[in-house]
Amino acid sequence: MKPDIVFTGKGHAATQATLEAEFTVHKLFEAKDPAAFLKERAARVRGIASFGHMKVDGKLMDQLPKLEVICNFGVGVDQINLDDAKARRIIVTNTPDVLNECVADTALALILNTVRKFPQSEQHLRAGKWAASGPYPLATSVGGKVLGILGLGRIGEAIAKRAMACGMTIRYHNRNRKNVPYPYDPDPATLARNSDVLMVVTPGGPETQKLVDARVLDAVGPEGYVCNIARGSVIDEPVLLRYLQEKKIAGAGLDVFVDEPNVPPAFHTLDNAVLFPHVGSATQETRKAMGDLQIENLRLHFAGKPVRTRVV
Ligand code: 8YV
Repeated sequence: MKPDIVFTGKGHAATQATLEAEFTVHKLFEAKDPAAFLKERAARVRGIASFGHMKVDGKLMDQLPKLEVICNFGVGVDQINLDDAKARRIIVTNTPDVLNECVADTALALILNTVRKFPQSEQHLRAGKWAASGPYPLATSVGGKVLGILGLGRIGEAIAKRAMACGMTIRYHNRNRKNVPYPYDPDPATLARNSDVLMVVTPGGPETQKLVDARVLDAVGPEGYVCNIARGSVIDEPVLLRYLQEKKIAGAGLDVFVDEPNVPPAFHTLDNAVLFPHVGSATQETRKAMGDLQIENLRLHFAGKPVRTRVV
């Protein structure tokens, strides 16, 4: 008997194909009437393979009384209510580490593109402006600048390594000070004030909601840049937009947004923002590695063994 699991979104195709071969899969994200869909399957579903943004909270968990395990595709589990899972003794897993290098590459690209304005300068060429009206205006150097990492975990460390190769120096803020060679700042605003580029790498979720607010953006200042590789929720998005429009900060590089894939159209017209469509981990190799870890966790659990990357 194959265990029954629910998919919460359309995700990495090869991973979903493997899961469909090994499990009896129920695609909640395609259900017209989710409540009826879950009720029909309540007695059988023992697992959730979580993909994308669909909320996995106590309400959903209670509709699946036989639920034992939620295995997420992704390191960030902010769409899953961990307290609700814990209270119901439901195991939650994620896909850490396998994506660190790829996400750090994206973060470095955000820094370089935002500060050096490479996408805007390319646009200048493509629009025929180089020949018609001359070279693209001078940008700002990355070397010699200070990168402030808000949330120095394993991804943050991989970003620090890359930024140092470009001649940047590193500072950081975490809730708890770490045993690392970088100077520590006691709060996000101080970190922003002491940095040229503030890189947001914290987890998402209620604890970091709008952690980067007007006060922190004031500390970034008109010469400073903000990059976000974490979650859109960590920055107060309407305030960020206004600060970019009013040039209260020099620029922003954003891979994540509050209501993905919907990016407020006002961002599209900004010359001082570089916008990526959440491509932090989006390579064939990394997505396969993330899927393999998600599959391994589900296999281990249903073989009666401990999962490999447990969050709660
Ligand atoms: C993925 C991510 O885009 O791992 C995460 O937390 O945000 C990204 O790697 C996402 O998980 C894919 O749905």
